[in-house]
Amino acid sequence: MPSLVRRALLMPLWLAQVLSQEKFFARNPVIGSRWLNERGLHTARVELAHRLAASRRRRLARLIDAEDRERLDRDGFIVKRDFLPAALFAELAAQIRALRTPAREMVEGDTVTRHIPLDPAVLARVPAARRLLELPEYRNLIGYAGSSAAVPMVYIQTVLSRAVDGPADPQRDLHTDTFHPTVKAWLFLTDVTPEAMPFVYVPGSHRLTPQRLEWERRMSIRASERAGQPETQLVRAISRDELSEVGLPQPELISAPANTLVVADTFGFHARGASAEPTTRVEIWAFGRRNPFLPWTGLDPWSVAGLGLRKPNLYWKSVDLLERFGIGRQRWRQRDAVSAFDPA
Ligand SMILES: O=C(O)CCC(=O)C(=O)O
Ligand SMILES: [Fe+2]
Repeated sequence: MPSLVRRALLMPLWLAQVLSQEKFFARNPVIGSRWLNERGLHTARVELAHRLAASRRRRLARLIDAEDRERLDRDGFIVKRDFLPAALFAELAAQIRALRTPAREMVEGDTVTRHIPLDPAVLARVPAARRLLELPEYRNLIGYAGSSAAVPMVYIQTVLSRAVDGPADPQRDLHTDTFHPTVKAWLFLTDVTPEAMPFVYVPGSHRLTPQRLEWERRMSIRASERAGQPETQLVRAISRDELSEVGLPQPELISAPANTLVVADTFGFHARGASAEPTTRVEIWAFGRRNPFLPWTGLDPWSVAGLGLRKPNLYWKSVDLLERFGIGRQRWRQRDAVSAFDPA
């Protein structure tokens, strides 16, 4: 199709995406327009999304402990040791160790990430995970940090560092995930030591200060210059020197024994820590992201009839289909019958 016709046909979609969670500059010539970003398009999206997130959070605030709320507001993350009652955690770990099931794997640099979604079939075999998902404290911490009551996607995640030949894992660079408050949560099933892939977070970097907004503006212009090229995580990376220019402290390493829950707003700068040796980290990993311009906290169509539990598989299948038609690339490759604890 001549590119002018293609552009005219896609323009309504590109415009609509301005008020969505679309974050890629390279994939949308409106969001990735240097001219528009110099005139404040990106920063306007950042500011509006943050304003709406703050008002949604105010409504979710009563659902969590005052102390937890203060921590999340201050640091952008929270660490809860011994999160599950010991007996429930032991059951969860044993059920996951006994589980062999189809999974998906993705290679990034020298690191392999394996995902086993907590879908109805897996939950039938890992009933302790269903009890975790139903825990109000788990749901509400994730909801507050992500400023949304929508159901997150939850997986058994295995991260195998230095498992294949390749450049360094790009997740090791400090970065922000997107332009608005968003949540990821890790319930460690293995012990995480400071030398073996700790979670790294810059305390307080989830706040939208004037310096951060200025960083966002510069980043968006830099990223727009690269529009058309494949976009990587690196677009949203920040160097340690830049951190102090933006008025932020140096990052903190978060290591903790199994059964620790970490919940973080990954608009804040974070990374995966280095590992001295090849390491396997296994965790229950939740990821919540939704259109940040919605004024309400609930009204989530995925919450109906457990539909949200099927979201990861539906997502993968739709990308498989796009790849079959030659309009996408599936990074998540199918594996039959693996355990979360298997090597790469
Ligand atoms: O695995 C980690 O510790 C962090 C990786 C990361 O940056 C992310 O999941 O957004
Ligand atoms: Fe990240």
